[in-house]
Order: sequence, then structure tokens, then C-alpha cells
Amino acid sequence: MLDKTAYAPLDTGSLPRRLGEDATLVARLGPAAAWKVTEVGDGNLNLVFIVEGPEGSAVAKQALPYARCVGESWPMSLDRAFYEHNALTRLGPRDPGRMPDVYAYDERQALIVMEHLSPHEILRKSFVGGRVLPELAGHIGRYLARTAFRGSDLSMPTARRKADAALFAGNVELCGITEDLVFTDPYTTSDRNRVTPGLEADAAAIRNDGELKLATAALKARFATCAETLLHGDFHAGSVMVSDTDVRVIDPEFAFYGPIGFDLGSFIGNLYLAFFAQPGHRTLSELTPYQDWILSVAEGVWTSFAEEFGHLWRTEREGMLGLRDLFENAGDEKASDLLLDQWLSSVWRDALGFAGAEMHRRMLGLAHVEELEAISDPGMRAECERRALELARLLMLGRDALKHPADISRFCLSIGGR
Ligand code: SR1
Ligand code: MG
Repeated sequence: MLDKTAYAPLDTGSLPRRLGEDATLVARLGPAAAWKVTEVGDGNLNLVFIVEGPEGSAVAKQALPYARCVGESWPMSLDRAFYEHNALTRLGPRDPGRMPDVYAYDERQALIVMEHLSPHEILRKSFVGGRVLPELAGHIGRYLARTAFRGSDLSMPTARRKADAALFAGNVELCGITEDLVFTDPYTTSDRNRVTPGLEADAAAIRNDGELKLATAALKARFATCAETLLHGDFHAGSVMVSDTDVRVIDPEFAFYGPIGFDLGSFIGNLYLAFFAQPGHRTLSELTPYQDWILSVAEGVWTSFAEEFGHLWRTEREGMLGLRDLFENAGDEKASDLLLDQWLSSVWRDALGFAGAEMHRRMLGLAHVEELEAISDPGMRAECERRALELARLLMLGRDALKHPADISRFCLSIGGR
């Protein structure tokens, strides 16, 4: 406990006064009188401060009683800090080193103090800047496989998995945001929706597309009812920080038990958004190699995911759904391999559908992405988004024909991403 007073949002002046008596923070940062505090939050929901002292630095993240991107007209409970803390302390150890270390947590203040990742930047900014990150695909693919596998009934003792599923079932408010903003709003009229000028007719066509509405209904049901593993729940390029040598995952406040393909699909959908945004940011000579690299990341994330999931299947399948007695222990390795293939096919199919829905909502809904928003020419932005909408529809409706991300790469190139 850092602060015994009633909840109050921090600011740069009050933070050292209110956190400066915490011995562990002072030991880590140095005396509070010398702290330099900067508010850097540019996300949709919370306050985020970088606190720099003579001995070290930290990040303090505090929930607000409303959605920051909308204001006090959208009240929210403070519970998201509780779920983020519980997710950090579970997902973090499942892929050690991938999430920030937690230094302190104060439930009453809805506050988490954690490792300051430096010199990292948010992955979206790397995509706008044209930065190539050779390790990105492998780290993300393995992170997704390790967290998915180790949080599931393939691996965990079932009593612990069920207790965790019950705990995260309480994250109703943030799941509700995803249920509305991802699976419903883009396919209907909503005051929250916003489209790039020039795309109004495309958005109307999507609202009238019966096949897409059936597809989102099925995906929403899968999101809401298929409790396979503990997910990050909002896993996009704004939830990843990178440096030349490191890849980190932040912000798991939307964590819940859901389908394994959800985080994977959300991430690769954001990769394709970054791909289609590139004509707005690169010169002609830069465009081809950078877009090729983004497509290679999408392919590499899936390859690394499948390899790591297969490795864990063979080495850590100790949970209630592991079923070694039916397979390996009965001398039937072949059926075990077939079951692994079934799991991977199901995850891939889910991921493609979720990728399409994520792409739609980032162009038709409330929360858009920097890669597209930063394109200053509205005509260029609309053209980039129109191509991305075409892929999103294919991912939701044509996914049974897309067996590998290379199939998607070919489609991206064929619709003139450059
Ligand atoms: C009101 S919250 C809007 C979006 O921001 C978060 O980062 C999630 O992506 C959510 O859907
Ligand atoms: Mg977030």
C-alpha cells in the first residue's frame, strides 16, 4: 500500500508527495524531492507518468473514473487496474522478460508502478517511422504461444485455471467495451463511430452487408463464450514497446479468458493496417522493402507461434486437456500430432476472423490507429483504408481458403498496397 488516502487522480505535483514515502520506491529511485515527473499518457483510458530520480526511473499508471479519450461523459470503474495487475503477475511469468516488472500496486488508488522501458518506443511509432525490427516476429509469436498454452487447460492444473477464469470473468466492463466497439459498432450506426472523409459510402456498404453481420455475430459469440486461455485482451501495436534489442508487451487491462486466436488475430490485423498505411509515409523506393518486411512479420508471427505451441505441446502438456493417456502413453504419437494440428487450425481460423473485425473497428469505430491517422492527405488516407477494408472483409468471410499468412501476403500485394 502506497497511499492511505481516498482515491484521487495524481498529477505531476502530487505524485512525489503521495508516493515519496514508499520505501521500496525511494530505494529504487532516490529521494522524492529529486524526482522529475512527466505525464506521457497518450492511450485511451489512463494517466501514465514517467518518474525519474537520481538512482533510477519508473512508470506510474493510474486508472481514471472515466475513459480518457472521451471524457467524464463516459464513466468507468477503477477496476481495470486490478485486472491489469493480476494479468501482469500471471502473463509476465509465462514468458519471462516480456512484460514490465511490477514495483508496487495500490488497489485503492488504482495505481501500478512498474519498470520504465527505455529507450523503447510504442510499436505504432516504429511503423510510422519505417523502423525495421528483426526480432519482432519471433518474440511476439513465442509470447503469444507461451501465454496461450501456459494459461490453458493444456498446461495448468484445472482448479487454478478455473479460479483464474472466475477471477477474470469479473472484467465485465472492459470485455463489454470490446464486445461493443469491435463486434457491434462497425456494423451499425453509433454516435461513437467515425470514418475518414471519403469513406462514408464504404462504411454504409459494410453496415448493409448481411454476410459480414453474420460473421461478426459468430465471432462475438466465440469471444464471449470460448474461455480457452488468459488473454491480454487488447493486443495491438499500441500494446508493444520496442528498442533495437528488445520487444515488450504492456497494458493487459482488458485481460480475460477467451479464445486463443483473439490476441493473435488482433495483432496480425494491426500488422495489416500498418502495411496498408505505408503509402502515406514512405517514398516509392522505401515502400516495397518496408511493406515486404511487415508482411514477413505477419508470416513470422504465425510460424513462431505454431513452432512454439508445438514445442510446448510435446514438453508441457500436463493439464486436464493434455490427454497424454489417450495418446503418447498409449503409444499413439500420430494421433497426438493430429490433435495438435486441430488446435492450430482452430486458432488460425479464429485469428483470421478476429483480425478482420479488429481492422474494421480501427477504421469505422471509435478508436483508430496512428499509422492511418498520421497520413495528412485525406484522399491518400481514404485510399489506404479502402484497401484495408477489402482485406478485412476477406479475413472475415474467406478465411477457410486462407491456409497460411503467405496467402494473405499475396492478396495484400494483389490489391495494390503500393
Ligand atoms: C474507450 S476505450 C477504446 C479502445 O481503447 C483501448 O485501447 C481498447 O482498444 C479500446 O477498444
Ligand atoms: Mg491499452
